[in-house]
Amino acid sequence: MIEPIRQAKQHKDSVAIRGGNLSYCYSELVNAAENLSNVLLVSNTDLAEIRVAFMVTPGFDYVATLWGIWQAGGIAVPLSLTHPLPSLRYTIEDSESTILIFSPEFESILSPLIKEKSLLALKLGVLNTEPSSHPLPAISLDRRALILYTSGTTNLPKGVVTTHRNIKSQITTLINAWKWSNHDHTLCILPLHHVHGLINVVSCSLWVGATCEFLSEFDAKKVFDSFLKQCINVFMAVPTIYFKLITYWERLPKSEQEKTTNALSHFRFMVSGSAALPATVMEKWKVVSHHTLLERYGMTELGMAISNPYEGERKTGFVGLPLPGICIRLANEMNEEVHDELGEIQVKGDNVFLEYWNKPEATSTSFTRDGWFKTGDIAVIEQGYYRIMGRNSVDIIKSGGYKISALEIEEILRTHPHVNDCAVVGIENEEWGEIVAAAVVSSSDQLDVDLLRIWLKEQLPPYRVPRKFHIVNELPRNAMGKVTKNEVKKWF
Ligand code: MCA
Ligand code: AMP
Repeated sequence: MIEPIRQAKQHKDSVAIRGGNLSYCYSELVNAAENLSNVLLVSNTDLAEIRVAFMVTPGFDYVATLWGIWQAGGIAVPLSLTHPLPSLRYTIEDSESTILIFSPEFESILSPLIKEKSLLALKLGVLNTEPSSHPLPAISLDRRALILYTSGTTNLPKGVVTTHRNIKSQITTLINAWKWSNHDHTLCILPLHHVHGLINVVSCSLWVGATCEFLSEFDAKKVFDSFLKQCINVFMAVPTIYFKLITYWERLPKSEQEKTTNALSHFRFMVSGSAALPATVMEKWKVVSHHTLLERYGMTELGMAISNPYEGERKTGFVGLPLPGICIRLANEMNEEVHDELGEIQVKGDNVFLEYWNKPEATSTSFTRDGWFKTGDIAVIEQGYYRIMGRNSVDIIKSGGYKISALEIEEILRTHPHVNDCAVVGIENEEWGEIVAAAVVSSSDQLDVDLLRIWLKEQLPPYRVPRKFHIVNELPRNAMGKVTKNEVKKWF
C-alpha cells in the first residue's frame, strides 16, 4: 500500500477535504483512490511506471486521482490547469504519457490531444467511495512516483522525477519541522502541478490527518472570507499572494480590517516561499495578521531544503537554516565547499529527486561528481542563517512564484514572422518578484505589440508572456557576441 493511503487509513472518519459546500472524510478518499486504481489496472496487476497525465479540478477528485495512479503503480504527471494546448502537448509528449485522466470541464481543451496522441482517456464522473476488496500491487519506496515540469537554463521545461521515497522524505521533514498535526486545517489556493501546493500544503496536511480546504481560484476576498470562518489555522503562499492580500486588506473599512486581523491572529503559522519575500511585504503582513511569516527555500528537485525556525528567530531577508536530515553546503565554481563567502547552494539527502525524465546528460551535469545537487542559487551564511543573493543564470526569471526560462520565450518569439531577434529579461517588481520583459529587434513596420501578445498567449502559459516590450534596431553584445542582458534590463 502506498504510504499516503496507509497514513490516511488511520484517520477514517476525520474530514480530509473541503471544497465548496462539500466535505469528504479520509475513508471516502481512500476508497475513491483504490477504486480508481482498479479502473486504471483493468486486468493488469501493476501499471509498472506507465505515465498517467491528469488535469483534474483541485479538491477531492484531484487527490483521489493522484493516489489512485500511485496505488496502481503509475507515475503521476499533473498538468497545469491554465496552460494553452501547445504546453499541454509538450508535457504529455515529453513524459510519454499514455493515459490521460480529466475532469469534464477540461474535455474541450484536451480533446484534440486525445485524438492526436491516441491516449487512453478517462473522463471522471462521480467517484465511487464504496470500499473495494480487489487486490492492489505493492509499491516499493524506490519506484518513480511523480514528474513535475520546471523551467531552467534549457529552453524547454524538464520533467523532474521523484520517487515515493523522495516524496516521503520531503513530506515528513516538513511535518516534523513545522509541527503539523491532525488538528490543523489549511487552505490550498496554489496550483497543484508544483511542489509548493502539492507537497507542502496538500500532501503534508493529508499525511497527518488534518483538513485541507480548496478554493477554485485565487481571489483575495474569497481567501479572507474563508479565514473569517475561523477554522483555518495554517496558510502557505508565494510573496505575490501576500502582496495581493495586503493590498485588498488595506482597502477594507477599519472594522473589517479588525475582524480579519483578529481571525488571522489565531493561526498557528503562515509560510512564504517559492521566491524572495520582500521586507516590505513581511512588515506589512505583520500589521495585517500579527504574524511573522516563516520564509523557507525550496526547489522542485528538492522539496524544501532550508527554513526559518518554527520556534526561534525568523529573520527578515534570510531563508533560515538547513532542515533536519538534509545536507546543505555552499560551494565555489570548482565545487569545493566554501565558508564565509558567497557560494552555490548544493544539497544531498533522501529528498533530492532521482533524475530529469529522459535527460541523462542534464541529470548528470546537475550533480557534482560526489553526488551534490547543484541548485544554481547563490547564498551566504550569516550567523548560521542562509541569505539568497541571486542565481548563477540571468536566464531564469521568477514571477508570481513561477520559474520561467528566458530562453524558452526567446525561442518562441523568434518564430514570429516580424521578429528578427530578441532578448528576454526579468525586471524587479515588488508585486510579482520579477516581471518578464522582451527587447525585440524587428525590421518590419507591421509589428504590433498587442497582436504579438495575443499570439504569444496561444503558445505560452499566461505568466510567461512578457508584460513589457521594447522594439529596438539592435541588441547590446559583448566582445564575444553574447547579448549583455544587464544592458537590456536598463531599457526597462
Ligand atoms: C498574471 N499576471 C501577471 C503575472 N501573472 N502579470 C505580471 N506577471 C505575472 N507573472 C496578470 C495577468 O495577465 C492578469 O492581468 C492578472 O495578472 C491576473 O492574472 P491571473 O492569472 O488571474 O493571476 P492571479 O490568479 O492573480 O495569479 C497570481 C498568482 C499566481 C495567484 C500569484 O501567479 C500563482 O498561483 N502563483 C503561484 C505559483 C506557484 O505555486 N509557484 C510554486 C512553484 P490582466 O487581467 O491584465 O490580463 S515553485 C515551487 O514549488 C518550489 C519548490 C518552492 O520553493 O515553492
Ligand atoms: P522551482 O524551480 O519553481 O521549484 O523554483 C525553485 C527556485 O525558487 C529556487 O531555485 C530559488 O531560486 C527560488 N526560491 C524558492 N524559495 C525561495 C526563497 N524563499 N527566496 C528566494 N528564492 C526562492
